[in-house]
Amino acid sequence: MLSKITIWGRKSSFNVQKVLWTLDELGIEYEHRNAGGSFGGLDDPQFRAMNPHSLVPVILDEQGAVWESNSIVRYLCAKHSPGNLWLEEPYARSLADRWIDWAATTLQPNFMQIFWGYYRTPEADRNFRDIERALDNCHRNFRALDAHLANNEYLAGTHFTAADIPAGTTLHRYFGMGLQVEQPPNVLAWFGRLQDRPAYRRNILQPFHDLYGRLAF
Ligand SMILES: N[C@@H](CCC(=O)N[C@@H](CS)C(=O)NCC(=O)O)C(=O)O
Repeated sequence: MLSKITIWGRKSSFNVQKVLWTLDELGIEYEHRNAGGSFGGLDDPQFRAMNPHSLVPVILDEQGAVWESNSIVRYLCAKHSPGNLWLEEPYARSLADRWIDWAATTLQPNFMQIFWGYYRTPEADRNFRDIERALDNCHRNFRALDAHLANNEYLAGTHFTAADIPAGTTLHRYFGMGLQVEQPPNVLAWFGRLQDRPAYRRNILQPFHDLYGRLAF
């Protein structure tokens, strides 16, 4: 029997963590089902019927299934927190949307290249030229974010919204990988504000050293 919302996805997945953080921010009761990686299950016909791409995270509520982590974050916030985590006035919403899209198309791919290319790849197999390039890109991305945060407490303005979730999820692993990365002060202050949130601590500030040098999930 399904509870009100069910989420599928192994908790070591960055994209699953975004959704778990969101559910907790919204105070939504959910059932978590491990899937993906060593848990498998993504090619089961029932799972494929929910997400034709066979990837986690996926959620299912009384209306149906939703896949793509940032779409899930948007959907949950729009449905359960209109006017707060989800900004409704179109321009205000665009202030949030741009950071969610930027995280998906720019920051996360650059960060992932480092996380996989450096942290998860066994030392002997690392391609340092690719890692350096991705690190330069991340530094540029975080400098731009830092400039924005010089005048804004949160990404869409004065309070925490859905906009903070996708980019905010990168910070713990990015600054905790053991690489010499730039330490932009406004980004670190924002990271500190996120760490004050119990839902962030519970879902994002999780140890990840067991993933070091290991390409398998
Ligand atoms: N763009 C998708 C990416 C989903 C994705 O790549 N999921 C990974 C985990 S982060 C996955 O399902 N990998 C296969 C597995 O874990 O077995 C999203 O944001 O939801």
